[in-house]
Amino acid sequence: MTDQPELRGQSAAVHTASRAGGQVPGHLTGGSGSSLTGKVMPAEEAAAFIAPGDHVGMSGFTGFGHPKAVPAALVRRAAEATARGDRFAVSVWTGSSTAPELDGALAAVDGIDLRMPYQSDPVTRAKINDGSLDYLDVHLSHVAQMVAEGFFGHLDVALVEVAGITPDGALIPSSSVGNNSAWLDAADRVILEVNSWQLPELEGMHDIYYGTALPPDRTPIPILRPSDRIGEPYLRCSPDKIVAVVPTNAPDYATPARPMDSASELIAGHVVDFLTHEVRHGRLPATLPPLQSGVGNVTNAVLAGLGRGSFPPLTAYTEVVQDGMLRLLRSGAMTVASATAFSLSEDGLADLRANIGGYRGQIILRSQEISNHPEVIRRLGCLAMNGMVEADIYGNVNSTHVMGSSMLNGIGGSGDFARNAYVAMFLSPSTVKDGTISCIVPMASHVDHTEHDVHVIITEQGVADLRGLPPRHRAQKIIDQCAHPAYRAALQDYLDRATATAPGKHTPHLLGEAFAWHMRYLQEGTMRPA
Ligand code: 0RQ
Repeated sequence: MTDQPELRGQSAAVHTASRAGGQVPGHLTGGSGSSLTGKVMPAEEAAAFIAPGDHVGMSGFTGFGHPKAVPAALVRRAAEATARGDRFAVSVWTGSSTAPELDGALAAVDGIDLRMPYQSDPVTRAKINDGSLDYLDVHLSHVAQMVAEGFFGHLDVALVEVAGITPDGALIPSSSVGNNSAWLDAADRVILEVNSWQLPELEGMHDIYYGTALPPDRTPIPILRPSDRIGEPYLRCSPDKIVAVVPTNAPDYATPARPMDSASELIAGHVVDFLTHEVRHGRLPATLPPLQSGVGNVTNAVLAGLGRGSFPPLTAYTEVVQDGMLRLLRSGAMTVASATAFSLSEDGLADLRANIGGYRGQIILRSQEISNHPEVIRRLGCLAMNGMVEADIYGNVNSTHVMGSSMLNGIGGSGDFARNAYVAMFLSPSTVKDGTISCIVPMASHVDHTEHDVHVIITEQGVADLRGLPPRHRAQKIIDQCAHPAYRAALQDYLDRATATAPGKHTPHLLGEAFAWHMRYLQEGTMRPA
């Protein structure tokens, strides 16, 4: 890096003020930054570089590091278009979910044609499920390679929040990395939001790896431990592609905290007991392999339990750093966490901002194709803990759909981790909606994780370790250990009748007409073919 002045941190707010005063900001003079000086502009002007129908690769992962100003300008454009009987919509590609001000607001004004690779917004979800918004639900580690391969079409614009720009034009990543390097590489035009709300201490926390390639030029990803740094702390972007630099000063979106419920506490206790048992029997090393944990109360409770147990020092090779992980890092029970983003409540965010000086030596933020890379997850032997919608008695897991046809959120990184983990655990209460829906079902209405990728199912009722068990034994174990008592007899009845009557005894099911319509002999009562 040169010793030129840089655009970053609090200085970006000064830019806004000087812009408003009609002056050219002085921070971008010198080095490569000089070419950006004339590109500083308000969000409305920057949004004009985005045309209807464009594919826009936006930063953002679980409410952290998303662009805050230009999407609001797009919302206004979409609303104005609707008011005059026209339509303004773009395809929104991101790292993962974003925030209500982006996903929700843009979907509400019909400003999104197609969304990928993950969302968790109620307005977007409603549009997906009423058929007015197309959605591509993609493994998060696959996105960058699929963009490079061109499966999604051409990327017109990258709209990326950064924490700053160094004098020689390197971009200081924000509070998430996600797919930003893929967007910056692939896009024709780049719009940068420089958010002065982001803390200067973010600089140096990131590890951006530029060594990935498409076959046949691939080489090993040289991460042997979660703490390994294999790249550089900055995002690269050709200054020629940057069409606009928008100063902002706006907070990330903290996930609303939910009160801890008793089911989460019970599930967490079962996870800790299970891992303790595995260590005792020599199936896991005493110093646990790196943890991957999804977000939510259950995993926060699990992390708290692990911190109190006999496992430290823990490490994490995961997708997001959540509240529970920050607490472990601060107490010293966890030494390092590798992720692609933060995902925090208000309290977690306050903790991060107050103590970032300490955390910056313990947290590494990587591109999501690396944080979720199958090769690395398999090598490190990650212990994967993810939520689910439902599991069937044979261990197939549905993470995404309600009643087989309505999208909830998406597969996210759960497949990246579950398919490659040393132990793939799925955690869920045994029932939802006040006990009116069982999360253990005879046959999953949609399968994201097949019986081959699901090692252990844990509900508040108990643990079903499915490893090494053939299907009917798995079914019995899941019914006995994981199903809610109110549903156990009905599930047992299903298994018993299926075992008695199904033509195949390997994975017996009672399959109705829908599953037999393609077999003409069943419809017509003719002879079954030999
Ligand atoms: O509905 O909002 O109307 O109450 O689904 O469920 O209770 O918020 O559960 O936050 O643990 O999420 C699978 C969604 C679980 C999540 C899922 C209803 C339920 C509620 C949401 P309401 P909760 P959680 C890497 C991993 C895929 C992505 C992933 C998810 C709503 O874990 O999105 O794993 N996973 N990424 O009532 C009908 C059922 C239901 C059901 C739940 N069986 N039938 N509705 N719901 N089960 C992530 C990282 O590493 C960050």
